Amino acid sequence: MDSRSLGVDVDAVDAPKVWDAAAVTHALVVRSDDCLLHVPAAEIWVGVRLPGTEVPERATLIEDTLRAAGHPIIDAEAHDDDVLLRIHDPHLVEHLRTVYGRWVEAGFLSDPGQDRVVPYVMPTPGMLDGLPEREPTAVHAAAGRWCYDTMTLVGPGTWEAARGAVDVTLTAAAHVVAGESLVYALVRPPGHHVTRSAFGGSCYLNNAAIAAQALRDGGHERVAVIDIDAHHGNGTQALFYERPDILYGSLHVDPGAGWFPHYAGFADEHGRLDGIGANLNVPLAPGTGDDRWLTALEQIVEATRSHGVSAVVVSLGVDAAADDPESPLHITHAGYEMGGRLIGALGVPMIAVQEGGYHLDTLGELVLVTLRGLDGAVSDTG
Ligand code: SP5
Ligand code: ZN
Repeated sequence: MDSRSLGVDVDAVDAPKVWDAAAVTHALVVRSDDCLLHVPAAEIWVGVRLPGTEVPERATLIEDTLRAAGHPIIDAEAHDDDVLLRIHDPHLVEHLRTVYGRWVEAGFLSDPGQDRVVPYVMPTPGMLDGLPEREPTAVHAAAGRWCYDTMTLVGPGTWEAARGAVDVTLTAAAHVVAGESLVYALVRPPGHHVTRSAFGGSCYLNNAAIAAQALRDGGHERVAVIDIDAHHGNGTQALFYERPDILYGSLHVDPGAGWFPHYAGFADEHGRLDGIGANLNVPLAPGTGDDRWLTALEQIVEATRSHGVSAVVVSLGVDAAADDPESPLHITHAGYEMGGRLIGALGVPMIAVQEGGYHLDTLGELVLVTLRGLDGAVSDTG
């Protein structure tokens, strides 16, 4: 790849080397069987029941690819709820833990014959018009109390998988705090669309935000979340919007061009109160390819460098890829590897947390080359 054709200043990044397996370091991978327990079954989109795209096979395909490439892989260790309950409203967590059981208990599996928890009333600010948000008695009403879309259904293993992903994330964070330079949290379901008290976008608990908080708790005074998923991570942004200690930077398909999450991810969202200046969105037009994507990423990497962070969380979605059915950004494998190198050149410890990516034939390779990029730069500087 000719880096000059990328149109970005990549002088600080070493050119890709001739592949030499013996010289390559392999990021530690953390995984869990629990993450396979969530089966979305469907996404209800404009009232139509479509097949779910965030399937368990995603995780097994990524794991198989990374194992074959020589990455060391370990199982997650159980962690308590401390960080989880500082990131999310305890009511949201309790809702996710119990709502499917309530749904079954209320008989919804046979009448009306719905095998997943699906919301039908969401208490929007306009509906309440200042009234308190009450806890509804009916489970079919509670289904919309903590959820903001109809695509993020709760089934029998959803809680176990989402909570397992938190254990994977916290295990990865512990290894980074203990001195690893790059650890990959192979999680699903993903997390970056979840705010303090609302889930959606195929996400239930915000793994990347939990990773960032764990790095803060581990002694890093300033950290950044760099979100390369094709969609804006509205949840992570919202969680840290008033905080100067956790920079959020994202490049994503322009929500103003009609893409999820539609209501957040615009360029004029800079943070609030103490958090002003610690939020950076670079929305990209449909049809954006490697050149403009890498230019945007370089802008975010520069902002991260200026912020003086000592550790980074990468929200590693690979759904910006050319073949992905969920975005129009057309990023190539070479683009992902170069993106990894740009971020890796920061030379700080990193946790890469899996987010989206739905093209099953290329998913594993895309994660592999991104990790290779992240790790290449880390090992070159250290
Ligand atoms: C983590 C992540 O990548 N979440 C993104 C979820 C966005 N899903 C948006 C789905 C929009 C409608 N898809 C159906 C299109 C039918 N042609
Ligand atoms: Zn996405």
